[in-house]
Amino acid sequence: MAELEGLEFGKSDFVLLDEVTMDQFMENLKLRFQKGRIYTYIGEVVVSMNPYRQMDIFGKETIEAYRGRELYENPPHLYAVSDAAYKAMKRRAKDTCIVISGESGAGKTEASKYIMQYIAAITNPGQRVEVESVKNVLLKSNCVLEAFGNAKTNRNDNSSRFGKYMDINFNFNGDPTGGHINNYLLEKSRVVHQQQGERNFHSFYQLLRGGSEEMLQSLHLQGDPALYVFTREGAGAATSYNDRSNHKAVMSALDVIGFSNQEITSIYQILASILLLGNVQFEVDGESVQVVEDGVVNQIAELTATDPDCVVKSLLYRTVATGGGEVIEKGHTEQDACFGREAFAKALYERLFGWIVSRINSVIEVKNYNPVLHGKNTVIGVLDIYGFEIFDNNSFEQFCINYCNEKLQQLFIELILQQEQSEYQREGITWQHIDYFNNQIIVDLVEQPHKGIISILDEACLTVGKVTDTVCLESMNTKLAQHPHYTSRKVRISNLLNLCSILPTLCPPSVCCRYSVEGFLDKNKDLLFQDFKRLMYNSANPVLKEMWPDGQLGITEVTKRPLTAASLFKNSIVALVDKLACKEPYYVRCIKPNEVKSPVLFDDARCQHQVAYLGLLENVMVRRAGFAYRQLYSRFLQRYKMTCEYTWPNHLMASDRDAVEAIIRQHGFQDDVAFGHTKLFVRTPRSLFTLEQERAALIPILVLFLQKIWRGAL
Ligand code: AD9
Ligand code: MG
Repeated sequence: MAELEGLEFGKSDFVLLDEVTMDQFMENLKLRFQKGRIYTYIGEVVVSMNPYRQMDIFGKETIEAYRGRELYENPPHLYAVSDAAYKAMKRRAKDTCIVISGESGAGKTEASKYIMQYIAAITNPGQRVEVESVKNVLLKSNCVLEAFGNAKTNRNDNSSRFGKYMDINFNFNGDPTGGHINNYLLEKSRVVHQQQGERNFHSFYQLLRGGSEEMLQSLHLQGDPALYVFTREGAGAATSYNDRSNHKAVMSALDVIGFSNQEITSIYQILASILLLGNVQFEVDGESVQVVEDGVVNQIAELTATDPDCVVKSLLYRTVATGGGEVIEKGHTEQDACFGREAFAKALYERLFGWIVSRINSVIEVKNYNPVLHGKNTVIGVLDIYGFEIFDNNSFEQFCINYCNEKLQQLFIELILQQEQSEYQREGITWQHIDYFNNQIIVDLVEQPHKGIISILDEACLTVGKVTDTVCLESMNTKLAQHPHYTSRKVRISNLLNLCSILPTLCPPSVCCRYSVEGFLDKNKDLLFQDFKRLMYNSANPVLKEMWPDGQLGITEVTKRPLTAASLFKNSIVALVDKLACKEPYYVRCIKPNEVKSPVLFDDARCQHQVAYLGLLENVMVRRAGFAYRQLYSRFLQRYKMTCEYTWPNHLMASDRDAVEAIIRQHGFQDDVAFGHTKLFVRTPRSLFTLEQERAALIPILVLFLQKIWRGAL
C-alpha cells in the first residue's frame, strides 16, 4: 500500500480544513501544488491542478497501489476515483460516470486519458483476446479524435474543439466489452478561419508536415502549411505539439482500429480537398463570376471522385425551385461563392469527423450481447468537454461552449449540493442550510422556450426576408431588457460591433462574457447549398458518398427546414445531461494554476476565481456538514448484522432502526453517525471500513459453520 501523505503536504481532503474559508482553502491548494501534490479530495470529488510537467505518479506501479483499494487508503489520485467508479459498477451493478470539468487548459483531456489507462490496466487479467482488442481500440481512438478534433488555441496547445462523452460497456466479469462515443458540436468555423496565434485542427498540419512525399504528391499537396489559405494563419504558431510524430501515431492508430486502406486514403483525400478548396479564388467576369484557376478545381474533383464541371457548377451556381415548381440555376455573386465555398469546406470537415466517430463506434459497439448469458451490461461514462472560455472576441462557438458548461455546473449543483440538502431535510437530519448560487437563471436565459436566447435566434433565422444580426440583437434587447444577467450595447469596442453580454456564473462576478453577435445568425442557420450535398452524394468514392446521404434528395424534395445549430446543440446537451443524471456520478474538477503554462507559478487570483465558480467551497461545506455514506436500515442490517451479537442471526428489537443502533453502539461509532427516518448516515468512511473488515473476517468462519451444519456435524 502506498504511503499516506504527511502533514507537510497540507490536507489531502479539504473537508479536513480547520475552518472552511476561502483563505484556508487557497492556502492548502497552493501548498499542495508547490509540494507537487496535484490532487486533493473533497470527499469523493477530486480537485486536480494542472502540473504543466511530467509527474512520476502515473504508470504501472501506482496503478497496482490503487487497484481495488478504498479512496482513503492512498493519497488522492485520479486512479482512486476511477477505481471507485469501477467498483460501484462491478460490485453494485451501477452505471457510473466520471465528469471532468474546468476551464480551457485545466487538464481535463489529460485526466480523461489517465482514467482510461487505469481502467484498461485493471481489467481483463485473463488477457482474453477479444477484450484486449476492445481496450486497444478505446485507447487508440483518443489519438485519432485528438488529431481531428483538437487544435492549438491561445490558451492550450492541444485544446479540444469538440465535446466527448465515452461510454465503456462491461460484462459481469467487469471486463470491457465495447463502448460508444458521442461527440458534441465540433468548432468547424476553425477550418476556414483562426484567431491570431491559433491554428487550424492538428490533422492538417500533421498531413502537411508528416505525410511522405509520395503521399503528398498523390494528394496534390506541398508540405508547407503557409501555402494554403486555411492553414497559413497558424503555420508559424509555436506549439509543443509534434505534427510529424503524431501523424505517424494517427496512421498506425487508424490501422489498429480497423480502418481499411481505402478509408484511410479517403480521409486524407478529403483533408487535401479542403486545403485546396481554400485556395480556390473567384473573379467577376462581366455579369458572372468565374473560378480563377481551373487546375485546383480539377484536383479537387479528382480527390473527391467527382466531375470537374460539376465541381465548378456547384461553386458558382445554386439550384433553386421557383414558386411555380420550376427548377432554375441561379449564378452566385462573388460574395455568395466565397460563402458557399467556406460552408462546403466546413461541412466536409464536420462530416468527416462525424464519420470517423461513427466508424470507431461501429468497431467498438457491443455485439451479440445476451443479458441472460452475460448478466447485466453495465457502463462507465467519461465526459471530457471543452472548458468555459472568454476571449477578447467571443462568438457563437463560445456562446454554445459556455452554455454547455453552465448546464453541467447545474447538474453538479443538483446532484451534489441540492440532492444532499434535500435528503437531509427529508430524513430529518439536523442540518445547517448552505447558500450557493443556483445557475438555473442563466440556463433559462439561454434555453427557455420563446423567451430564451436560442429561441430568439431561431425565430430570427426562420423569419423570411433579410433579418440581420443587429435586428436580432434588438429583439433580444427588447425581450431580455429586465433580465438581471443580460445587458447589451451597440458600440464599437476595438473592432467589435453589436455586443450582447451575459453575466455568467462561471466567471468572476465583476466580469461578464461579452459576445459579438456578428455572424450569429449565419452560424445558427448553418446553411449549406444543396448543390454541394448532391455533388458529394454523386461521388464515385463510396466512403465519401456514405457521408452525404441527404444529397440524394431532389431540389423540390427538400422542404423541411433542418433544426438550427443552436437547437441541435441544445438538444444534444439536454440528452447528455439526462444520460449523466441517471448514473452514479464521480467528479474531477480541474484547475489551471496560471496563464503561462508554468509548472511553478500559482496565480492566486486566477486560482481563486476558478475555485469560486466551480463552487468548491460550498462543496466542502456541504460535505463537512454531511455524511459520506448512507444506507437504508434494512440493507445496512442485512450486511452487517453478523458483526453484532444482538443482531445475529436475527434481532428481537422493535425495529430495524433499533437493531442498527445496537450494531453502531457495539462498535462505538455513535459520534460518527446520524439516524434519519429511513436511513443511517455515516460521517466518515473509516467506520464503514472497520465494519467491512470485520465482516470479511467473519465470512469464512460462517461458511465453515454452515458447512458443518449441512454435513450434520453440529
Ligand atoms: V480544453 O478545454 O480541451 O482547451 P483541457 O482539456 O482542460 O483544455 P488539457 O488536458 O489539454 O486541458 O491540458 C492542457 C495541457 O496541460 C496539456 O497539453 C499538458 O501540457 C498539460 N497537462 C495537463 N494535465 C497534465 C498532467 N497531469 N501532467 C502533465 C499536464 N501535464
Ligand atoms: Mg481538452
